[in-house]
Amino acid sequence: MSQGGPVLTANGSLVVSGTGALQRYWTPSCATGDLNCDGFVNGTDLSLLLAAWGSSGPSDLNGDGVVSGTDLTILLGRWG
Ligand SMILES: [Ca+2]
Ligand SMILES: [Ca+2]
Repeated sequence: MSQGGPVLTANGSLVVSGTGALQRYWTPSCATGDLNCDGFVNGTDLSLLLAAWGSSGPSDLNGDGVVSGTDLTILLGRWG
């Protein structure tokens, strides 16, 4: 464990060690449409979006409170 400054770990979390306290911060580095944060917008993300169809949550890409065709359009526009 290093002392002092924050450390970005391999799994993408930022570890900040202080005086006996250890805090972890998730970095919101996932691209729009990359629902599972693997660096690609592909069928896996499409499956996640379809599974959440009609509900809210991270698959609600435009933030209108429901996963719908608008979000599907956004995802497909980021495909690849
Ligand atoms: Ca993905
Ligand atoms: Ca939406």
